Amino acid sequence: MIPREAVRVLVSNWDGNHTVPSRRLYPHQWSWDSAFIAIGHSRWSPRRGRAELLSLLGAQWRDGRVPHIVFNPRVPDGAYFPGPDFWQVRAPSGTSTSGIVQPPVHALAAWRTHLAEPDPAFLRRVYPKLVAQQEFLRAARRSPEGLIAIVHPWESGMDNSPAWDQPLHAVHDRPTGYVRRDLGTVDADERPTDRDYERYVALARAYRDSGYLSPGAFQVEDPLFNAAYGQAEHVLALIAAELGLDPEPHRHEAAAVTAAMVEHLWDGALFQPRDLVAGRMIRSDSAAGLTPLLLPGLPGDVVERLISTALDRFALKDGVLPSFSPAAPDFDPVRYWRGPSWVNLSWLIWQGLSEHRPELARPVAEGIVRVIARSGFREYFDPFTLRGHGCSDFSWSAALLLDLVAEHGLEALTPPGGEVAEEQGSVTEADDIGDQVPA
Ligand code: 9WN
Repeated sequence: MIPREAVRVLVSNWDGNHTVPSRRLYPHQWSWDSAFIAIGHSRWSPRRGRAELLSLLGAQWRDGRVPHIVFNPRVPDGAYFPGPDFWQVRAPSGTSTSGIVQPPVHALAAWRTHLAEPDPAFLRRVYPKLVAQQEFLRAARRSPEGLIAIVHPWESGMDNSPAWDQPLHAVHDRPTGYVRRDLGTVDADERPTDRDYERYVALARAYRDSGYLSPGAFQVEDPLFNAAYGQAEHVLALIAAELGLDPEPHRHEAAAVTAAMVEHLWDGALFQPRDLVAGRMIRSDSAAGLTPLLLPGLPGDVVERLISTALDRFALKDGVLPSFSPAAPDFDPVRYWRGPSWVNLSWLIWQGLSEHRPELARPVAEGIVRVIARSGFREYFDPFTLRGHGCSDFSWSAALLLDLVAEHGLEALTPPGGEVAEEQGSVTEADDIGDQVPA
């Protein structure tokens, strides 16, 4: 049964106080992965979900930033590039981390973890950290439009999206003789090109050399990142109210960012990124443009138009959402973030549809179950053939599947004879969390 197999993946990727996205390709802790993974854990082991978030937030910097990678010192140097030697930085906890961030989906994860097993002590502990995470973004990244800027494609989480091709051209790349580790695990035609990798490395190096203070040649207002930021404020209002604190400032900020997104990123059919260096909107067909559905305060006419776009350009009715519109010339069904279907992106859109048009959410949940039943817990999937790509046993695919199955009672939809349909023996919450939960 798929849910049991999903728990097996999560258990085998557990590293004592966090879950690696993938044993071979991503052997450390990643920021937004941990949020999605915590949501899945909370469906079978809320304690593990809390541990996942607490270990990530334990590596928060003094300025409030939650780094996109927290390095595990027990993993050999060179297992991932760019590793600790490249980033050259330690969090106050003493842990090596990267110096960039990822979309702030952690408040939502904390809230969902709390709902699974109410724990006011956990909420009290994470609330100030989640507030500091948002404050960092306002202090360091707020643009004149009142939106949050990302300074690296890796900060979008959708690293290789065609939406970044144009702003990336402004980045001067110099081959510097590093060794890519990703190509040892995954086919080159499913990963970014060497040229793009050189630009990623050049950008990260320039930011590092500024002491992680000065944005460089890439500065973009991304709809997904801003939707996550706005939704985090909405969720922080819920958490504040639960803790007897004032929710109003959070509600106000959620409304302000929603209005700024409609004013500056809405093209009439889809939300688009804005290139702050060039001073213009980037016209693209990325499914990131659908994620503002996450915002409860999105005006009704915008919701309706966005849903039409999802139906026309992203085959919403079929349930298997591509990350980039198949109608666009730069669509690629197998190269990472340039078209394949990803479970986390589909889950975010599912979450937004559940908020605004619940009757359209269920087919998306069914689509996710269908691709996993067909191809296993792969990192991404060809949206037409449903073939799996990238790494196997990928944690957020397993975690979010557990969430959707629980939410919709979808177990009965598991197709007979699916490739992952074998029972693996029972795994229970007590299995191995032991005493590794942070105090
Ligand atoms: C760089 C871990 C991460 C995800 C990102 C995904 C990919 C890393 C990489 O893997 O990025 O951060 O090496 O390609 O794009 O969304 O968090 O799963």
